[in-house]
Amino acid sequence: MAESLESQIDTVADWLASSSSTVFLGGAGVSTESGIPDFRSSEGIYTKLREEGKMLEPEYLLSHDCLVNDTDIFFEYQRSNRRMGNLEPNVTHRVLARLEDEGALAAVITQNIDGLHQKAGSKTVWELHGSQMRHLCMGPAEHRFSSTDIPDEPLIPLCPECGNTIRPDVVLFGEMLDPRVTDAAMDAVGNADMLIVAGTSLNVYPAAGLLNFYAGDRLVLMNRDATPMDYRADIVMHHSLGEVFSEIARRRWPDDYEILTRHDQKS
Ligand code: CNA
Repeated sequence: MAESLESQIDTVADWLASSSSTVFLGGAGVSTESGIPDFRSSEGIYTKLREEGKMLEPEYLLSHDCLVNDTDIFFEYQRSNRRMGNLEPNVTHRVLARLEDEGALAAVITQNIDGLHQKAGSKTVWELHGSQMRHLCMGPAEHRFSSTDIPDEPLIPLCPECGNTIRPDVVLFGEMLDPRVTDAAMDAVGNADMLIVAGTSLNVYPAAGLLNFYAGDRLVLMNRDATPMDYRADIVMHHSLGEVFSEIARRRWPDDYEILTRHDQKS
């Protein structure tokens, strides 16, 4: 008989208490409960664009091809994305930050570009795909800016220092990941005695390939929809992360449960 959610969460809480180098690998599903849609689930960006009759796939909007060949469309999408900066971390981000603070979490590896882990207080965050919160100009000096420095007009932001286009510091589809970040992520996973993989459809490589570096026997996969890697996990939970992390918080910090679970928006 399948294990109940309650007993799975008990096991995860116990493992968190007895592991010495837990690593969290997350994706867009970590931030849906902060109000940022993911790509592929029923409420994701894919589905929305298709319903609106737009044949542009989100991967294209976040691609090097789009930046170069459909620059207006690229920056139109960027402008709408900047609202991410006003959003708040949810219980999952907050629990992870607290676990790290207590020495119970070695690193967060994220495919997200929203900066919400850092906003929640996480320190060791490997951003595989960069961050929408940082921008840089495309001139040789690569002048750097925060997303809050980027005005809505003109549509294509220009560097005040050198006049070149300013782009987000995000690894666009068709661009190389930063090897320093991927190496650090591989090291973290390779040294982990517990790995939590959450809120990711595990469709995007090389992020999904990081699972191959894990050699332990505490692989926990938490995702609302099934993933191609479910068969490899020691525990699989097809539930909302907000629900699961609230229950982890309740078990680990009963006195702070209300604070940790406050103000959550639902996706
Ligand atoms: P994805 O392919 O959209 O998959 C997300 C997964 O999360 C889906 O399988 C959902 O079932 C699951 N999910 C959604 N909400 C929840 C929830 N509340 N609880 C549990 N599971 C949930 O996204 P991936 O991260 O796998 O794909 C990687 C892409 C998406 C990366 O390149 C990201 O940069 C990109 N992305 C990032 C953001 C962001 O920064 N917040 C948002 C949208 C897309």
